[in-house]
Amino acid sequence: MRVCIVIPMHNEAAVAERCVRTVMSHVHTLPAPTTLLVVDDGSRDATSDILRRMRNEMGDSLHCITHSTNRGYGAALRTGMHYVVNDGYDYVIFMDSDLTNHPRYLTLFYGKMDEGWDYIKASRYIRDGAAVGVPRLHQFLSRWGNRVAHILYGIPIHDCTNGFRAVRVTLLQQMQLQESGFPIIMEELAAAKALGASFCEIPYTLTSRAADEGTSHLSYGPRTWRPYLKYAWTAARIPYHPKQPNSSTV
Ligand SMILES: Nc1nc2c(ncn2[C@@H]2O[C@H](COP(=O)(O)OP(=O)(O)OP(=O)(O)O)[C@@H](O)[C@H]2O)c(=O)[nH]1
Ligand SMILES: [Mg+2]
Repeated sequence: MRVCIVIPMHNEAAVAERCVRTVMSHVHTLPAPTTLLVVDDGSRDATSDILRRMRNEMGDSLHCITHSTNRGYGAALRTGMHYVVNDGYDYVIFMDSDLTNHPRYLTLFYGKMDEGWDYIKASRYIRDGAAVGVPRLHQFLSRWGNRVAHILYGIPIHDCTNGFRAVRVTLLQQMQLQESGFPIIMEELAAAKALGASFCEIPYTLTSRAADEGTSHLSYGPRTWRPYLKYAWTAARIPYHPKQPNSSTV
C-alpha cells in the first residue's frame, strides 16, 4: 500500500516549516510507504522560499507543486488528486497546514486503510472527538451545521465539513470534482456516496491556530454556507446502501 499526504498552502510562511518537519517526523514511523506533497497555491509571502529550502534539505521524501496564482483550496486539492492518480497511489490523506489536523492521528487512518475502507474521515462529533480553542460561535455553527449535514447526507459521517480525511485513490479517480474552494469537501463526499463508497470515522480533536501563526482563511457568512447546502441537498437525493470495507465496487 502506497500513501500520499496532500497539504495545500496559501500564504503559510508562519507555519510552513513546522508543518513539514512535524508531518515528516510522523511519516517515518508509519506502517506503509508515505510521501508528502505540498501544493503551494500562489503564496505571496515566504512560503515558496521555505518550501524550496525544505525540499533541498529533504530530497525526494518531500514533493512540492507550485501554482503561480492563487486558485483556491479546492483547486489545490484537485492538483493533488491528479498527482496521486497519475502516480498510482492507493490512498490519499488530506490535511491542513496549520497542524490543527495533527499528524499524531495518522496511524488511526492506516488502521482503517488496512481494514479496506474507501473513505475515512476524522470526526469531532463522535465519542472521543472534540474541538478545542475554536471560537464558541464557530463551534456552534459547525456542530449544528454538521447535524443537519449528517441527516441530509444519510451516511455514517458525523463531521461532513471537516477536511481531515483519507480517500481510496480508485474512488477519487471516478469523480469529476469542480469546486475551487472549501466546499470541495462536501462535493467529494456527495460523489463518494453516489459511487457507493464504504465510510468510516476516526475520533480526533481539532485545535486552533496560534495567534502568531497566520490567519484563518474560512469565512462563516451565509454566502459560505450556500454551496455546502447545495451538496447536502444533492446527497440527500442519492440512495445509500450501507457498505462494509472491501465490499464496494470502487
Ligand atoms: N490552496 C489554497 N489553500 C488554502 C487557501 N486558503 C486556505 N488554504 C489552506 O487550507 C487549509 C485550511 O485553511 P485555514 O485557514 O486553516 O482554514 P480553517 O481550518 O477552516 O480555519 P481555522 O479554523 O481558523 O484554522 C490550510 O492548509 C491553508 O493553507 C487558498 O486560497 N488556496
Ligand atoms: Mg485551520
